[in-house]
Amino acid sequence: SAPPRTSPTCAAWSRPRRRVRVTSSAAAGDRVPTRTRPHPRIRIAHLGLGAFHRAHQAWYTELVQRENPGDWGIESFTGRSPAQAEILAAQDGVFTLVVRAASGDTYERVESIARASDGNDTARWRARLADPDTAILSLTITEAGYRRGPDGTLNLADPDVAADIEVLRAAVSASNPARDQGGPDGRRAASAPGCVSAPGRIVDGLRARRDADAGPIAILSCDNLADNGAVTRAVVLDLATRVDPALAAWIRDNVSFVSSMVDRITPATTDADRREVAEHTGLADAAVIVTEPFAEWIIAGDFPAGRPAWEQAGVRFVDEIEPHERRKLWLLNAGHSMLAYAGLARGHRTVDAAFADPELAERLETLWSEAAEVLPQSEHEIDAARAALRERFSNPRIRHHLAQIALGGAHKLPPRIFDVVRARRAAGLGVGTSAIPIVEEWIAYLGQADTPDAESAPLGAGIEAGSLGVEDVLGILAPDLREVFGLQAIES
Ligand code: CS2
Repeated sequence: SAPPRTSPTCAAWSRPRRRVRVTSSAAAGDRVPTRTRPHPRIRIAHLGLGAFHRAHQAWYTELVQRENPGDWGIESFTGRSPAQAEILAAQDGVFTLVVRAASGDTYERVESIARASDGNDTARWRARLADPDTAILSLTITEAGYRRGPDGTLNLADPDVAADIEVLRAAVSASNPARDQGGPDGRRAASAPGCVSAPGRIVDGLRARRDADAGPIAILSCDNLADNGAVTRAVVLDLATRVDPALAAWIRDNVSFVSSMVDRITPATTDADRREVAEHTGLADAAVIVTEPFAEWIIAGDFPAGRPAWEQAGVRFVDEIEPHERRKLWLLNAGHSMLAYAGLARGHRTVDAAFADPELAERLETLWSEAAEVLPQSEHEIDAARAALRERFSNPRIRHHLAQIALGGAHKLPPRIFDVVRARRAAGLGVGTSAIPIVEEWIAYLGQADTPDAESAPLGAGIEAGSLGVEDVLGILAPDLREVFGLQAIES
């Protein structure tokens, strides 16, 4: 098969890279992927061992390690799916990345994950964060994983957050010998379970780091949220303040919250993908990940304990992240959400099928034009991004399911859709024609879905089941827009 086309934003693609050996004779895999280099020293902790992490941060770090082996290994912890750790650990963290271009597939061995661990293993998690070698904690925990309420602050009504506050209070008192030495509370706390929510786990890990005097660290958010570093900082500091104000002060002095814009379309792996890898490489790889050729990563912030030379792999370091993340959220992600809700309603199943529907393609261009009017980037940059997206969305071999994108709408619509409306209002422009239909289609989708959207449940009763009207949903998720949406609905 032909190599993937070069993406202008990913310098790494223009350099020759080592690939998995392809054995044409093997009909089915009979050996697992193995390392070609010694285990790298672990310098990065990651939370959220999903497909996106492996196609993106792990792959970028892999490219750096190929040039400079030995350093910047990742210990990746599962967030919600502990089974992933077992599957990957059985292969010593090594897996095959299928890079799926419209013209064919290439296979890459990724061995930057030095260790795959169960996020529920509290002792391991604490030990990793308390290790002075650990310089970075990176996150792919999804938009919902930050546990923010409708007003954007830590959601205290979320039962997991409430439970974590108790767990953390117990851990703090257990780790404070001056207060609780040998006392019955301390013993109970030592055997207490760990946190469930990501903010809880992060605060718990930072507490262990502070107690071990392991020094400063960077927390690097890789989720699709505007200013994700500031979002992380806000929820972490809020939680830490509630359990131990001195810990919050330590975090302010020692933790750098780094923002990043991440991009690579990574659909869920299927059995057919695993079979294909077995046939083409002879590997029985249970941890195959499939992704597109395009990749982009832009980072803003400080790394007080150092970082990999990711720029060697095409990563851009900038002072201002906002224009880049808005471009990505308002064009790619907003487009995805529109295609998901409108596409599912029209009987489509994948992004390329929805994009091939002329009516939806036209709506997508309108959505992009309405966002472009308020995007803080040059016309040239916006046009280039739109052209790339047309090509990426029409890749028929990626088979990116709309149902996968449709999940978590209550967390996805605010940064993708509502922020555009706010920017348009601030610029003195009308709401535009794109936003309201998407909200309506999302609500209709929720009402017809087999199961309520569990991620939306903590935000407000009724959202998750689609039983509320547009006005009610806006009243919860974007009260400032209720009136402008209402006016627009009357005008149109
Ligand atoms: C998608 C994203 O599922 C979704 O909501 O819009 O996962 C998207 O594929 C990535 O952000 C692409 O970088």
